[in-house]
Amino acid sequence: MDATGAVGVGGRDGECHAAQVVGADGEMDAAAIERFAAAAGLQGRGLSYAVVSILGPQGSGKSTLLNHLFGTSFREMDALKGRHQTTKGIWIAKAAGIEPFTVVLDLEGTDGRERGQDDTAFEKQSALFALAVSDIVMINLWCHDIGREHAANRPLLRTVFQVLMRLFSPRKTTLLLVIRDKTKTPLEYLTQALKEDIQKIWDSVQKPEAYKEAALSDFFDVEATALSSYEEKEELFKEQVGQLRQRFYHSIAPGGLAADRRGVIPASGFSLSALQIWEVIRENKDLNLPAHEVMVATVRCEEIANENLKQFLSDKGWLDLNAAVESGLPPSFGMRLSAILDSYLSEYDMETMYFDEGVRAAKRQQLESSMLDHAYPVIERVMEHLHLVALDKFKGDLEQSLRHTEGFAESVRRCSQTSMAEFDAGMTAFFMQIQQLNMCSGMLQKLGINCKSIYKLM
Ligand SMILES: Nc1nc2c(ncn2[C@@H]2O[C@H](COP(=O)(O)OP(=O)(O)OP(=O)(O)O)[C@@H](O)[C@H]2O)c(=O)[nH]1
Ligand SMILES: [Mg+2]
Repeated sequence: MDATGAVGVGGRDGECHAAQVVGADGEMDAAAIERFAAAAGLQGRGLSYAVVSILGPQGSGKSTLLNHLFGTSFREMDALKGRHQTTKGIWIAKAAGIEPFTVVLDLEGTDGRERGQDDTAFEKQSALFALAVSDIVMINLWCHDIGREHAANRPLLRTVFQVLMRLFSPRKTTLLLVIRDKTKTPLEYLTQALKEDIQKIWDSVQKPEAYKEAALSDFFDVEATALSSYEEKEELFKEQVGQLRQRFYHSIAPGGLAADRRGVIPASGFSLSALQIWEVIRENKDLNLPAHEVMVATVRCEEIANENLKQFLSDKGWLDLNAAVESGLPPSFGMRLSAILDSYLSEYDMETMYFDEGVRAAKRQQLESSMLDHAYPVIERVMEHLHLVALDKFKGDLEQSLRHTEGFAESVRRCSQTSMAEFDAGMTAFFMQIQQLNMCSGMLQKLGINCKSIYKLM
């Protein structure tokens, strides 16, 4: 970072390279997003992350701005080689040195043409994607375009508002208007003119019945900032970018730039969510975000449950317990089994913490049930041992008591009582050990044992 607070071009503090996630052909590279999320350490962030994207005309300095603002290394146009389109598709990177974790998306520039109903145009698809996944969408605008009837930003803003209508129950997004090549006109005047412009565009966009009365502010928090020209006044540009960067620190905290966000997908579901959203957009379907959230929760909770089940089955403690049961009754069997099962359920609880409550509870039950299916034969072996021990004791006691001249019937009655008491004590000890697991009733049900009779023993 230089003296102005701006981070230099090219991700110099070496955090994570930019990766292309949507190619020029419009296909999303799922593996690339997953690699990015793993390499950058996104997965473990829970809800503590922000997503920022940028929309704007081709060649308007979007990638240059992102690189200075976030220390990323998106490809920029080479000023000496003339103007041509540089960013194709969608690229992703992690902002360097910003808390919370901030995902930055660099999007292909718009060409400024009106597109009418052609929703298949990449421009509309990428704008919809940006709105669906981002907490903050930056809109890059040329200062000299503000107030001009045929300026490039009008079709862009119209596109943003049109695609918004295809989001069923959209999340609230911060629209940060970034005015480039700022003139001497004060920011307040520029902002005022822009906001009026935006309001007009919003009013003119056709809205479905459900959104007829909706206000712009229902969907967006509109903010504006202006930057001097990077080409003409580089030092000033860097200073202003340094100030703008400050606004991205703690962006999701109360009062922050993205404080009003809703319906956040937990970070471990980000890759899956982005992929699904892109597919729906490419199929030209409407996006039902609440249903999407449940879908992501279902897939992720299931994956997490399966992973925990797999780890349980190869857990050393569990394998030792299995082996020990073959040759007798392992000490503290119930306690050890409880501890193992409990650790995987706790792990599942931790990893699914931020997903839909109903979904995670249902998948937890499935995990519990699958683990019990595996534990069941082992518990049966334990019960067999307890039976055998009780039977041996019964036989030994009976032989002894018959030697001591007791009547046969009386001996059998007394010996079976003490053996049964021992068996009961063994069972009670076992179930006491697993009781704190909260799985006791589920386990007993699987074993076909009537809970009441066991609790009577305890
Ligand atoms: N006038 C002006 N030019 C700039 C500014 N920032 C960058 N440029 C120049 O604009 C050209 C395009 O820069 P990029 O950052 O690649 O622009 P882009 O919007 O990402 O371009 P595409 O990805 O092709 O849409 C480069 O020659 C930059 O040097 C600026 O603030 N003002
Ligand atoms: Mg670019």
